[in-house]
Amino acid sequence: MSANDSPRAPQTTTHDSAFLRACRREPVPHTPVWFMRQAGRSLPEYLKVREGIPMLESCMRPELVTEITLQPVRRHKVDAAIYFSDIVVPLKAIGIDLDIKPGVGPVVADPVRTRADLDRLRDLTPEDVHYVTEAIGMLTAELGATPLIGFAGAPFTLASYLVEGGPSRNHEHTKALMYGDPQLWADLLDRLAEITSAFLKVQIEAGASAVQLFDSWVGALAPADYRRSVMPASAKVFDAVAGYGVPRIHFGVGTGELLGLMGEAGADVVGVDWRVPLDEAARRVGPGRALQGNLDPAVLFSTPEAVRAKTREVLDAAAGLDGHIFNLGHGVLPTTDPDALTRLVADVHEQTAR
Ligand code: 1CP
Repeated sequence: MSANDSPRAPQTTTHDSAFLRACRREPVPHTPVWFMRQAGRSLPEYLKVREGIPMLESCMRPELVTEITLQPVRRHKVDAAIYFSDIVVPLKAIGIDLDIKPGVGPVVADPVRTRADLDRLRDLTPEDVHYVTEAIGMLTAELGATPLIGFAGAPFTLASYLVEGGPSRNHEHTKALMYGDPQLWADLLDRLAEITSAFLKVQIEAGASAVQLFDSWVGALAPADYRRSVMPASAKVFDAVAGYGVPRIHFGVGTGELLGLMGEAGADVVGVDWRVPLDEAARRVGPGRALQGNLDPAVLFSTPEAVRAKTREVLDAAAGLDGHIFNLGHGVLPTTDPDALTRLVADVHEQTAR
Protein backbone atom coordinates (compact mmCIF):
# COMPACT_ATOMS: atom_id res chain seq x y z
CA MET A 1 0.00 0.00 0.00
CA SER A 2 1.36 3.42 -0.83
CA ALA A 3 1.45 6.18 1.74
CA ASN A 4 -1.53 7.98 0.31
CA ASP A 5 -4.16 5.29 -0.10
CA SER A 6 -5.10 5.39 3.53
CA PRO A 7 -8.29 3.55 4.48
CA ARG A 8 -9.85 6.84 5.56
CA ALA A 9 -9.31 8.63 2.29
CA PRO A 10 -11.99 11.19 1.51
CA GLN A 11 -9.06 13.65 1.34
CA THR A 12 -8.13 14.12 -2.28
CA THR A 13 -5.50 16.81 -2.15
CA THR A 14 -2.81 17.84 0.28
CA HIS A 15 -4.52 21.20 0.65
CA ASP A 16 -7.73 19.48 1.86
CA SER A 17 -5.94 17.08 4.22
CA ALA A 18 -7.15 16.96 7.82
CA PHE A 19 -3.75 18.18 9.00
CA LEU A 20 -3.66 21.35 6.90
CA ARG A 21 -7.34 22.02 7.53
CA ALA A 22 -6.75 21.85 11.30
CA CYS A 23 -3.73 24.17 11.00
CA ARG A 24 -6.01 26.65 9.21
CA ARG A 25 -8.69 26.12 11.89
CA GLU A 26 -11.19 24.72 9.38
CA PRO A 27 -13.60 21.82 10.07
CA VAL A 28 -11.94 18.38 9.87
CA PRO A 29 -13.22 14.82 9.22
CA HIS A 30 -11.16 13.65 12.24
CA THR A 31 -8.49 15.14 14.47
CA PRO A 32 -5.20 14.79 12.59
CA VAL A 33 -2.28 13.08 14.32
CA TRP A 34 1.48 13.06 13.80
CA PHE A 35 4.36 12.61 16.22
CA MET A 36 7.44 14.69 16.75
CA ARG A 37 10.45 12.41 16.15
CA GLN A 38 8.24 9.81 14.43
CA ALA A 39 10.95 9.31 11.80
CA GLY A 40 13.83 7.34 13.22
CA ARG A 41 13.99 6.45 16.87
CA SER A 42 12.36 3.12 17.67
CA LEU A 43 11.32 1.69 14.32
CA PRO A 44 13.16 -1.56 13.45
CA GLU A 45 12.92 -0.71 9.73
CA TYR A 46 14.69 2.59 10.54
CA LEU A 47 17.49 0.94 12.50
CA LYS A 48 17.97 -1.47 9.61
CA VAL A 49 18.39 1.17 6.88
CA ARG A 50 20.59 3.36 9.10
CA GLU A 51 22.99 0.51 9.93
CA GLY A 52 26.60 1.71 9.57
CA ILE A 53 25.63 5.16 8.26
CA PRO A 54 26.42 8.12 10.55
CA MET A 55 23.45 10.38 11.34
CA LEU A 56 24.63 13.49 9.47
CA GLU A 57 25.61 11.47 6.43
CA SER A 58 22.18 9.83 6.35
CA CYS A 59 20.60 13.33 6.28
CA MET A 60 22.50 14.04 3.03
CA ARG A 61 21.31 10.97 1.11
CA PRO A 62 17.98 11.79 -0.60
CA GLU A 63 16.86 8.14 -1.16
CA LEU A 64 17.54 7.28 2.46
CA VAL A 65 15.84 10.45 3.74
CA THR A 66 12.81 9.62 1.59
CA GLU A 67 12.59 6.06 2.89
CA ILE A 68 12.97 7.06 6.57
CA THR A 69 10.42 9.87 6.24
CA LEU A 70 7.86 7.49 4.69
CA GLN A 71 8.33 4.65 7.21
CA PRO A 72 6.09 6.06 9.99
CA VAL A 73 3.45 7.15 7.45
CA ARG A 74 3.20 3.59 6.14
CA ARG A 75 3.29 1.97 9.54
CA HIS A 76 1.18 4.26 11.72
CA LYS A 77 -1.10 5.99 9.16
CA VAL A 78 -0.22 9.38 10.62
CA ASP A 79 -1.78 12.43 8.96
CA ALA A 80 1.51 14.12 8.13
CA ALA A 81 5.11 13.20 7.41
CA ILE A 82 8.03 15.08 8.97
CA TYR A 83 11.14 15.48 6.89
CA PHE A 84 13.99 13.34 8.24
CA SER A 85 16.89 15.58 9.16
CA ASP A 86 18.22 17.32 12.25
CA ILE A 87 18.20 20.90 13.50
CA VAL A 88 21.99 21.16 13.11
CA VAL A 89 22.02 20.18 9.40
CA PRO A 90 21.97 23.81 8.12
CA LEU A 91 24.87 24.68 10.46
CA LYS A 92 26.89 21.76 9.13
CA ALA A 93 25.95 22.88 5.60
CA ILE A 94 27.53 26.32 6.09
CA GLY A 95 30.76 24.73 7.29
CA ILE A 96 30.45 24.63 11.09
CA ASP A 97 32.61 21.78 12.37
CA LEU A 98 30.06 19.63 14.22
CA ASP A 99 28.99 16.03 14.51
CA ILE A 100 26.01 14.15 15.91
CA LYS A 101 27.41 11.66 18.41
CA PRO A 102 25.29 8.53 19.01
CA GLY A 103 23.70 8.63 22.42
CA VAL A 104 24.79 12.25 22.97
CA GLY A 105 23.49 14.55 20.24
CA PRO A 106 25.09 17.44 18.36
CA VAL A 107 28.66 18.31 19.40
CA VAL A 108 30.32 21.50 18.07
CA ALA A 109 34.15 21.43 17.80
CA ASP A 110 34.73 25.16 18.41
CA PRO A 111 31.90 26.80 20.36
CA VAL A 112 30.68 30.22 19.18
CA ARG A 113 31.33 32.74 21.96
CA THR A 114 33.05 35.84 20.51
CA ARG A 115 32.38 38.40 17.80
CA ALA A 116 35.08 36.80 15.65
CA ASP A 117 33.22 33.47 15.96
CA LEU A 118 30.12 35.11 14.46
CA ASP A 119 31.92 35.47 11.13
CA ARG A 120 31.91 31.69 10.80
CA LEU A 121 28.11 31.79 10.49
CA ARG A 122 27.79 32.68 6.82
CA ASP A 123 24.56 32.80 4.78
CA LEU A 124 22.95 29.53 3.73
CA THR A 125 22.27 29.11 0.01
CA PRO A 126 20.01 26.48 -1.61
CA GLU A 127 23.13 24.86 -3.12
CA ASP A 128 24.46 24.21 0.39
CA VAL A 129 21.50 21.89 0.98
CA HIS A 130 20.78 20.62 -2.56
CA TYR A 131 20.10 17.16 -1.09
CA VAL A 132 17.13 18.63 0.83
CA THR A 133 15.56 19.93 -2.38
CA GLU A 134 16.16 16.56 -4.06
CA ALA A 135 14.72 14.54 -1.19
CA ILE A 136 11.62 16.73 -0.86
CA GLY A 137 10.98 16.39 -4.60
CA MET A 138 11.11 12.60 -4.24
CA LEU A 139 8.98 12.68 -1.11
CA THR A 140 6.12 14.80 -2.38
CA ALA A 141 5.84 12.47 -5.38
CA GLU A 142 5.51 9.47 -3.02
CA LEU A 143 3.32 11.08 -0.37
CA GLY A 144 0.31 11.92 -2.53
CA ALA A 145 -2.22 13.79 -0.38
CA THR A 146 -0.26 13.34 2.87
CA PRO A 147 1.36 16.67 3.78
CA LEU A 148 5.09 16.97 4.43
CA ILE A 149 6.24 19.09 7.37
CA GLY A 150 9.59 20.82 6.98
CA PHE A 151 11.41 22.05 10.08
CA ALA A 152 14.28 23.97 11.55
CA GLY A 153 15.73 24.71 14.95
CA ALA A 154 14.76 28.10 16.39
CA PRO A 155 17.51 30.68 16.94
CA PHE A 156 17.66 30.17 20.73
CA THR A 157 17.87 26.38 20.59
CA LEU A 158 20.50 26.48 17.82
CA ALA A 159 22.45 29.12 19.78
CA SER A 160 22.40 26.85 22.80
CA TYR A 161 24.21 24.06 20.89
CA LEU A 162 26.64 26.51 19.26
CA VAL A 163 27.54 28.39 22.43
CA GLU A 164 27.65 25.40 24.81
CA GLY A 165 29.38 23.17 22.26
CA GLY A 166 26.85 20.39 22.81
CA PRO A 167 23.76 19.33 24.76
CA SER A 168 23.36 21.22 28.02
CA ARG A 169 21.11 21.01 31.04
CA ASN A 170 21.54 24.54 32.40
CA HIS A 171 22.60 26.51 29.30
CA GLU A 172 25.13 28.40 31.43
CA HIS A 173 27.43 29.64 28.64
CA THR A 174 24.41 30.59 26.55
CA LYS A 175 22.87 32.63 29.35
CA ALA A 176 26.27 34.14 30.24
CA LEU A 177 26.48 35.50 26.70
CA MET A 178 22.84 36.59 26.60
CA TYR A 179 23.15 38.62 29.83
CA GLY A 180 26.83 39.61 29.54
CA ASP A 181 26.98 40.84 25.95
CA PRO A 182 23.43 41.61 24.81
CA GLN A 183 24.59 43.14 21.52
CA LEU A 184 26.67 40.14 20.49
CA TRP A 185 23.81 37.88 21.57
CA ALA A 186 21.29 39.86 19.49
CA ASP A 187 23.60 39.72 16.47
CA LEU A 188 24.09 35.96 16.92
CA LEU A 189 20.34 35.32 17.11
CA ASP A 190 19.74 37.56 14.12
CA ARG A 191 22.32 35.60 12.05
CA LEU A 192 20.68 32.34 13.10
CA ALA A 193 17.25 33.74 12.17
CA GLU A 194 18.58 34.44 8.67
CA ILE A 195 20.07 30.97 8.28
CA THR A 196 16.91 29.34 9.63
CA SER A 197 14.67 31.42 7.36
CA ALA A 198 16.77 30.48 4.33
CA PHE A 199 16.60 26.79 5.30
CA LEU A 200 12.81 26.87 5.73
CA LYS A 201 12.43 28.65 2.38
CA VAL A 202 14.38 25.88 0.65
CA GLN A 203 12.02 23.29 2.15
CA ILE A 204 8.85 25.20 1.27
CA GLU A 205 10.01 25.94 -2.27
CA ALA A 206 10.82 22.25 -2.73
CA GLY A 207 7.27 21.29 -1.66
CA ALA A 208 6.89 21.19 2.14
CA SER A 209 3.26 22.00 3.04
CA ALA A 210 3.92 23.26 6.58
CA VAL A 211 6.95 24.12 8.70
CA GLN A 212 7.73 23.67 12.36
CA LEU A 213 10.20 25.76 14.31
CA PHE A 214 11.63 23.65 17.16
CA ASP A 215 12.58 25.85 20.12
CA SER A 216 13.02 22.81 22.31
CA TRP A 217 15.06 24.40 25.10
CA VAL A 218 13.49 27.88 25.29
CA GLY A 219 11.50 26.84 28.38
CA ALA A 220 14.74 27.51 30.28
CA LEU A 221 13.97 31.24 30.03
CA ALA A 222 11.76 33.58 32.06
CA PRO A 223 9.13 35.47 30.02
CA ALA A 224 10.87 38.87 30.28
CA ASP A 225 14.13 37.42 28.95
CA TYR A 226 12.28 35.56 26.20
CA ARG A 227 10.50 38.73 25.11
CA ARG A 228 13.65 40.87 25.13
CA SER A 229 16.33 38.47 23.92
CA VAL A 230 14.72 35.70 21.86
CA MET A 231 11.28 36.58 20.56
CA PRO A 232 12.51 39.15 17.97
CA ALA A 233 14.64 36.50 16.24
CA SER A 234 11.89 33.86 16.21
CA ALA A 235 9.38 36.45 14.99
CA LYS A 236 11.79 37.33 12.18
CA VAL A 237 11.76 33.70 11.01
CA PHE A 238 7.94 33.51 11.02
CA ASP A 239 7.79 36.81 9.11
CA ALA A 240 10.32 35.63 6.54
CA VAL A 241 8.13 32.70 5.49
CA ALA A 242 4.70 34.29 6.02
CA GLY A 243 4.29 35.09 2.33
CA TYR A 244 4.19 31.42 1.28
CA GLY A 245 0.89 30.87 3.06
CA VAL A 246 1.98 27.51 4.50
CA PRO A 247 1.12 26.93 8.19
CA ARG A 248 3.91 27.74 10.61
CA ILE A 249 4.10 25.72 13.84
CA HIS A 250 6.03 26.91 16.90
CA PHE A 251 7.05 24.35 19.51
CA GLY A 252 9.01 24.32 22.75
CA VAL A 253 9.21 22.27 25.96
CA GLY A 254 8.44 23.64 29.43
CA THR A 255 6.89 26.72 27.85
CA GLY A 256 3.79 27.05 30.07
CA GLU A 257 4.81 30.56 31.13
CA LEU A 258 5.79 31.53 27.55
CA LEU A 259 2.67 30.44 25.67
CA GLY A 260 1.21 33.94 25.43
CA LEU A 261 4.43 35.32 23.97
CA MET A 262 4.80 32.35 21.63
CA GLY A 263 1.29 33.11 20.40
CA GLU A 264 2.45 36.68 19.71
CA ALA A 265 5.64 35.62 17.90
CA GLY A 266 3.67 34.98 14.72
CA ALA A 267 3.07 31.26 14.18
CA ASP A 268 -0.27 29.84 13.03
CA VAL A 269 -0.06 26.82 15.35
CA VAL A 270 1.46 26.65 18.83
CA GLY A 271 2.80 23.33 20.11
CA VAL A 272 2.17 22.61 23.78
CA ASP A 273 3.99 20.12 26.01
CA TRP A 274 2.08 17.87 28.45
CA ARG A 275 2.35 20.18 31.47
CA VAL A 276 -0.51 22.54 30.51
CA PRO A 277 -3.96 21.18 29.53
CA LEU A 278 -4.97 22.33 26.05
CA ASP A 279 -8.02 24.34 27.18
CA GLU A 280 -5.79 26.34 29.54
CA ALA A 281 -3.09 26.58 26.84
CA ALA A 282 -5.69 28.06 24.46
CA ARG A 283 -6.48 30.79 27.02
CA ARG A 284 -2.77 31.58 27.36
CA VAL A 285 -2.01 31.55 23.61
CA GLY A 286 -5.04 33.67 22.75
CA PRO A 287 -7.41 33.53 19.77
CA GLY A 288 -6.50 32.98 16.15
CA ARG A 289 -4.02 30.10 16.65
CA ALA A 290 -4.50 26.35 16.39
CA LEU A 291 -2.86 24.17 19.04
CA GLN A 292 -0.77 21.05 18.68
CA GLY A 293 -0.26 18.45 21.42
CA ASN A 294 -0.03 17.17 24.04
CA LEU A 295 0.07 13.59 25.34
CA ASP A 296 3.04 12.94 27.65
CA PRO A 297 5.36 10.68 25.58
CA ALA A 298 6.06 8.64 28.73
CA VAL A 299 2.37 7.64 28.92
CA LEU A 300 3.02 5.29 25.99
CA PHE A 301 4.96 3.01 28.35
CA SER A 302 1.80 2.33 30.33
CA THR A 303 -1.04 -0.16 29.65
CA PRO A 304 -3.22 0.26 26.54
CA GLU A 305 -6.16 1.14 28.84
CA ALA A 306 -4.16 3.86 30.57
CA VAL A 307 -2.99 5.26 27.23
CA ARG A 308 -6.59 5.36 26.04
CA ALA A 309 -7.73 7.16 29.20
CA LYS A 310 -4.94 9.76 28.96
CA THR A 311 -5.68 10.22 25.24
CA ARG A 312 -9.33 10.85 26.12
CA GLU A 313 -8.22 13.53 28.61
CA VAL A 314 -6.25 15.32 25.87
CA LEU A 315 -9.17 15.11 23.44
CA ASP A 316 -11.64 16.36 26.08
CA ALA A 317 -9.42 19.35 26.88
CA ALA A 318 -9.19 20.03 23.12
CA ALA A 319 -12.93 19.70 22.49
CA GLY A 320 -13.64 23.43 22.43
CA LEU A 321 -10.52 24.42 20.49
CA ASP A 322 -10.51 26.21 17.21
CA GLY A 323 -8.05 23.88 15.44
CA HIS A 324 -6.33 20.91 17.13
CA ILE A 325 -3.55 18.69 15.83
CA PHE A 326 -2.95 15.70 18.10
CA ASN A 327 0.70 15.09 18.93
CA LEU A 328 2.85 14.13 21.88
CA GLY A 329 4.03 16.86 24.24
CA HIS A 330 7.61 16.21 23.06
CA GLY A 331 9.32 13.73 20.76
CA VAL A 332 8.72 9.97 20.72
CA LEU A 333 11.06 8.44 23.33
CA PRO A 334 13.65 6.09 21.80
CA THR A 335 12.40 2.87 23.46
CA THR A 336 8.70 3.42 22.73
CA ASP A 337 6.86 0.34 21.43
CA PRO A 338 5.97 1.22 17.81
CA ASP A 339 2.64 -0.65 18.18
CA ALA A 340 1.60 1.77 20.94
CA LEU A 341 1.98 4.61 18.41
CA THR A 342 0.00 2.76 15.72
CA ARG A 343 -2.82 2.10 18.25
CA LEU A 344 -2.78 5.73 19.33
CA VAL A 345 -3.29 7.03 15.78
CA ALA A 346 -6.21 4.64 15.22
CA ASP A 347 -7.71 5.55 18.59
CA VAL A 348 -7.61 9.32 17.97
CA HIS A 349 -9.07 8.87 14.48
CA GLU A 350 -11.84 6.66 15.83
CA GLN A 351 -12.71 8.84 18.81
CA THR A 352 -12.87 12.02 16.75
CA ALA A 353 -14.49 10.80 13.51
CA ARG A 354 -17.15 13.33 12.58
O1 1CP B 1 10.80 14.31 13.93
C1 1CP B 1 11.38 13.50 13.22
O2 1CP B 1 11.10 12.30 13.25
C2 1CP B 1 12.41 13.96 12.20
C3 1CP B 1 13.76 13.78 12.65
C4 1CP B 1 14.40 14.71 13.66
C5 1CP B 1 14.01 15.94 14.18
C6 1CP B 1 12.73 16.71 13.98
C7 1CP B 1 15.68 14.41 14.18
C8 1CP B 1 16.46 13.20 13.88
N1 1CP B 1 16.07 15.47 14.96
C9 1CP B 1 15.07 16.40 15.00
C10 1CP B 1 15.07 17.70 15.68
C11 1CP B 1 15.97 17.92 16.82
N2 1CP B 1 17.28 17.58 16.94
C12 1CP B 1 15.61 18.66 17.97
C13 1CP B 1 14.26 19.29 18.18
C14 1CP B 1 13.25 18.27 18.55
C15 1CP B 1 13.30 17.78 19.97
O3 1CP B 1 13.26 18.63 20.88
O4 1CP B 1 13.33 16.56 20.15
C16 1CP B 1 16.70 18.73 18.82
C17 1CP B 1 16.80 19.40 20.16
C18 1CP B 1 17.77 18.04 18.16
C19 1CP B 1 19.15 17.87 18.64
C20 1CP B 1 19.50 16.43 18.72
N3 1CP B 1 19.84 15.69 17.63
C21 1CP B 1 19.47 15.58 19.84
C22 1CP B 1 19.11 16.01 21.26
C23 1CP B 1 20.33 16.16 22.12
C24 1CP B 1 20.06 16.89 23.40
O5 1CP B 1 20.42 18.09 23.50
O6 1CP B 1 19.49 16.29 24.33
C25 1CP B 1 19.85 14.31 19.41
C26 1CP B 1 20.01 13.07 20.24
C27 1CP B 1 20.06 14.39 18.00
C28 1CP B 1 20.41 13.28 17.07
C29 1CP B 1 19.29 12.80 16.24
N4 1CP B 1 18.41 13.58 15.51
C30 1CP B 1 17.52 12.79 14.82
C31 1CP B 1 17.88 11.42 15.12
C32 1CP B 1 17.19 10.22 14.54
C33 1CP B 1 18.97 11.45 16.00
C34 1CP B 1 19.73 10.26 16.60
C35 1CP B 1 20.74 9.83 15.61
C36 1CP B 1 21.82 8.97 16.11
O7 1CP B 1 22.28 9.12 17.24
O8 1CP B 1 22.21 8.13 15.30
